[in-house]
Amino acid sequence: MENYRSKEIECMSREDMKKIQDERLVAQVKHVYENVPYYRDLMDKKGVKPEDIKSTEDLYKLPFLTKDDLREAYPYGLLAKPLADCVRIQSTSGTTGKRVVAFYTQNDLDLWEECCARAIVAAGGTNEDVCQVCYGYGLFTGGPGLNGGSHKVGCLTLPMSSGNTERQIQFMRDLGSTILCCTPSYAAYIGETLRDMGYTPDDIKLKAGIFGAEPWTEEMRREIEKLLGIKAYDIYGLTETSGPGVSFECSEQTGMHINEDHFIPEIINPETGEVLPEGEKGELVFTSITKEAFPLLRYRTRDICVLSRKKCSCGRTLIKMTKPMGRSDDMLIIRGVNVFPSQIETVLIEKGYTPNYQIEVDRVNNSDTLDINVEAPEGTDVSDVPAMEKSLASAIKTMLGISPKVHLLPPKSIVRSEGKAVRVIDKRKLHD
Ligand code: DLL
Repeated sequence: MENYRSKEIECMSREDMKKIQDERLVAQVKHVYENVPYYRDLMDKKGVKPEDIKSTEDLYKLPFLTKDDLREAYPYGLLAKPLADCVRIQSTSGTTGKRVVAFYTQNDLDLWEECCARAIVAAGGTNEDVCQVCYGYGLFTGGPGLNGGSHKVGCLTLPMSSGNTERQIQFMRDLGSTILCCTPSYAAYIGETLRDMGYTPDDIKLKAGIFGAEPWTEEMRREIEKLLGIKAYDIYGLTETSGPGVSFECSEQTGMHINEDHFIPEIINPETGEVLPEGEKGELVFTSITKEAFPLLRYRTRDICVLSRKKCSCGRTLIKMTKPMGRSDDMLIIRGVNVFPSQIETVLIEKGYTPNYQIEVDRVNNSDTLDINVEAPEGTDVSDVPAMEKSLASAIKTMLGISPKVHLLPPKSIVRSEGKAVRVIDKRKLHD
């Protein structure tokens, strides 16, 4: 038996869904053109008027939006509603310069939470469930999104946020949590801690987990399922499109259904911007057709994946996306935090180091590690090294929000490259 939150939408015929998308797209383009001068300028430059967009077939005529646009327009430049109509902001984990601030009206929050509710119901959630949300709460969208979705489903919601793992397990046991929402790496860590505390999956009542916000493999899925005795479902989203719930997995566990009544997906060639046919691998682009305050049109996610309309055994007709298979930029996701190497470089230069560095990311016991090798300035006294490493690590933590291990190496010891410098060594096997 498959569970639906809104069967009429989730199983709608393609024809009816397209009608909804066409109508909403036309209205959304008009809304954006009239209220967002930044995007109006982009449309004017491309010679496109709202009247030129009559259906989803015309989508390709619209200009793309990128993270650079968001940065340039920060903080209010892409806002499409008066601030007085907005009730919330959320933001990406990246700091200085890279921060994306998304705005929500009350209606935006309701629709976002509905999308998350669909994911919870698809994972078997009902008002009989106890849903433990261990995504971070605060500016990050994970906690607030799944929290709202859980309320909509009527689950007893445990707003735990992340951390304090033994306490998580105690609550899980005392209150009989049946659904767990967190990053896959934290789920694995909870599973290991459960085992280390001497418990087995029989000592908890969990039946399902809703895990996303970072790449994870099928191997990791199997491991988490075994450790916790659950079925593990994937969920995808990004701050720019509201947060989690843009797409979610069903019982088939072969890709995530996109909530197409809210987001129109396209796959493009990241080099040329050309739209690719269904089934081809490329960069995922979203147009949000229901958001009021922060409605991004043709937003380039930089996530590489494939879309498929192959019939799904769950009965949903919503198009499916594969797990993201990589990125078309250099963004890393470390312990759930979005990290750009350029942020680390900025700190190094500010602190008087040369930009010769190497970032090493690995995954040990299902938890990400971040090591940064940096060259010490000429003439550094060896006895100063520990203090210098500590101070640099703390400056990088302030920038990124996560703690690295910094290793100062002798000057000129990092191999110089004759081509593109290899700044990042990612030893994690995150993609199948
Ligand atoms: O990570 C929103 C989210 C929260 C999704 C909780 C799922 C669960 P950002 O911090 O803006 O938002 O990061 C967005 O994370 O472009 C992807 O590269 C990556 N990402 C998100 N979900 C997945 C997933 C949230 N299921 C960026 N698999 C996106 C792989 C994911 N990567």
